Amino acid sequence: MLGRKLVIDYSLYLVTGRELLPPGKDYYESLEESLKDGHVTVVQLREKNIDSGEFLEIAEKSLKICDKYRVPMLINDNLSVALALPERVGLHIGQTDIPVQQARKILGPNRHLGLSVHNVEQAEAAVDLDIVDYVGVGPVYGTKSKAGIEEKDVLGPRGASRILQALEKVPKRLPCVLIGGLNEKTAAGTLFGAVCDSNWPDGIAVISAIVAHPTPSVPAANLAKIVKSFKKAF
Ligand code: 3NM
Repeated sequence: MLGRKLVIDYSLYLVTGRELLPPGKDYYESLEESLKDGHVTVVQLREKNIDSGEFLEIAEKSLKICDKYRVPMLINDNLSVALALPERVGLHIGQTDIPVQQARKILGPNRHLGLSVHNVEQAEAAVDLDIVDYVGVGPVYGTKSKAGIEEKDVLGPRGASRILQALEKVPKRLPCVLIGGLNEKTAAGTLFGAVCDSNWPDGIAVISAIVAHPTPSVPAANLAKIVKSFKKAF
């Protein structure tokens, strides 16, 4: 693994989704409310339907809010937007986005890079490449927040734990967050259900559980509490 600077606590990983905001809720207000109490530990900006210019504008404003609360920020799947921002802003890519080796080459060694994995083969490939800083493992449950997820794709906690098993086969283990259908009802059972041998999730990533809530600080606090009690158990 290369020596990268940013250290991220993955405990409660908020992925943005402006289309899921409650009617009339302002995106920046929602982001600020989500971060203000210090429960969200990292934010990924996910924008699928806008051009890079608009994405960069949103990212620059969002970065000011993230900086105010000292929360690291990552950009989903837009290399040019990530590169236009300071090096402390990372990139998260999926399996069908730019190939991960190419992304690392362009980003250089110091920018944080995350990758989504959906099965054991993809997890093993990520481990073998040794160029990403963490992986997102999902979908643990069905979700309407990401297009194209079908019932056959759903891992369940046991499926996620098989992926975690693949991730622990490195001298320096690859951090991972679980994603997909996680909320205040499902998070605790999912975290404990996904533990395998000596490896366990570093946190949970959510969109709708926080973004779609009229008072996002409430689910943020509750989800952080769940992750904290899970981590205390080990
Ligand atoms: N990636 P929610 S699932 C963005 O499996 C994303 O890689 C997934 O949204 C994956 O918390 C997902 O509302 C959507 O279910 C997560």
